[in-house]
Amino acid sequence: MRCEYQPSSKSIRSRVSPSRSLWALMVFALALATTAGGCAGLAEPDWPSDPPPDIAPTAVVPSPEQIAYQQMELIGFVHFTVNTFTDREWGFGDESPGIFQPEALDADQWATVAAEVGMKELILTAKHHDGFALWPSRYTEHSVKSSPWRDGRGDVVAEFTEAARRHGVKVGLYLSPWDRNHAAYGSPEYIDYYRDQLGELLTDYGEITEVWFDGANGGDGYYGGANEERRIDREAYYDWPATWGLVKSLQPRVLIFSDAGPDIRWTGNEQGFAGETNWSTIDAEGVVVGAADSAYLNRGDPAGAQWVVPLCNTSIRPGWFYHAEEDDQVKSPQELIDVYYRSVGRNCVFLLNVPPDERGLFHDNDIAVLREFRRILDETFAVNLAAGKPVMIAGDPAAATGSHRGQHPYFAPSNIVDGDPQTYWATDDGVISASLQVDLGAPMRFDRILLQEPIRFGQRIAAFAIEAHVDDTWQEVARATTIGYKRLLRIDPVTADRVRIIIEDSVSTPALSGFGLFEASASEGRDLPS
Ligand code: FUL
Repeated sequence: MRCEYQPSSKSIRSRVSPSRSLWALMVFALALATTAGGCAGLAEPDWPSDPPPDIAPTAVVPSPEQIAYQQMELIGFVHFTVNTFTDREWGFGDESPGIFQPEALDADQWATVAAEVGMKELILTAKHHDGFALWPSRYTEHSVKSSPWRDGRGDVVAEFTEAARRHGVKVGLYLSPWDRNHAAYGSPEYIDYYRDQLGELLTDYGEITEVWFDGANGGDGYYGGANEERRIDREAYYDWPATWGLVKSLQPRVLIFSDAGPDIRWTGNEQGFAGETNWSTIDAEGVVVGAADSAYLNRGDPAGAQWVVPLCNTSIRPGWFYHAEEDDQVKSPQELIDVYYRSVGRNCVFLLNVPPDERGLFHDNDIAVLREFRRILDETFAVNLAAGKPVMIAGDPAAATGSHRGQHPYFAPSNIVDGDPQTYWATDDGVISASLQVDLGAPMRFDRILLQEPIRFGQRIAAFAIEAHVDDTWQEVARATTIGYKRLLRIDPVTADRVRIIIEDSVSTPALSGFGLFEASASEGRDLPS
């Protein structure tokens, strides 16, 4: 029998992703093994039997569905309707259903491409502002059932939802609140109609992950032939709380997007850029859908009372709908990479629109760009130079007391580079600044930095800097504010053998679950702004 069994605390932690109870079980099992094996007298493990408690959650934390949504990182938008055939961005509402004839519509192609390039969800415009319903709604004739496509028996929403699910892609639906076709738009009767349509979409098409409520509202339109201007009271007309309540009653796990959430919020522009500072919390009560303060939505609010996941949306082309004359204006892969850093890299989910053409297919130019975009991302983030490297509390060891929660391995600094998003490093309560040092072992070149907070406990870090040890000198290479689910920083390439993360300010006990150093793919282009 061998009695020198003394696993290091790190070796236990690196093999499993321990929950607190699992941790206790491991310690108990180790004690049993030691005693039963007759090895009493061996040195006791030098860690306490039970870790101190997890960090206390902040006042506002995300729901499990919101965390899962944030983890999707990249999702797709599919803008498709009569506009695709009229070459317009906003249909007036008088379009004949007869023009809707996508000869080769293949939702499987959309879902195949989405899955291939890493889009975890697709959102279809079931009805845009023109009012044309892409499903055979019982409440209007202005739909696919009046179109020659599939002899009036087609249902784009059904084909879309089935294809997405076949490819493991989640399903979201956009139903425009503004309807320029409907005669009753502007009156209470239209609200009943709108909710009836929501009811169909949320009852007849299986599990829907997201419903998208656009803020564009009111103006001129066909309105059943009235051809006039109609304005609505943005604060009162839709009675959003009641509409959202209906949505949740039909699909309890669904997430609702609007300027004001309640689950996912707009970040205030259609370029897909989140603020350099981006909190996941806002005071949603003060946000009027369709008339929001876009700067507020762009940066969030650390004192906000609701957790509302920031969503960054943009289109792969200048327009949201397909226009042949934009075939040579598809964003380049490098432009999309830039949006990725300004969205996913700033605590946002990136919603990228890819509009099918008149055939009902994604255009080859768009597909080629998407594939290259994915290839560059995969190449850049393939190797984390910090993975598994030693991490310690930086600076004077005496001053570092409290910077490693309870000095317990459950909160070890090395958790940030163990590749496990569940494990995390944290300080003792009351300590809001700290420095960690990652020892790379040898000089390594990098120009991309990744940080992640364990957001199940809330968002905390408000200011931090990164220093690199280059030729025996420490130099600051990056400085930023918030982190949240994910922060990516672009810096000029440096070659360093050690790196410091200096947390300067935090609204509560700081914690990190992930850290990475990468060298950007040569295809990414290094002259982009940070
Ligand atoms: C806007 C709409 O007016 C555009 O047509 C598009 O749907 C975009 C996503 O939202 O508010």
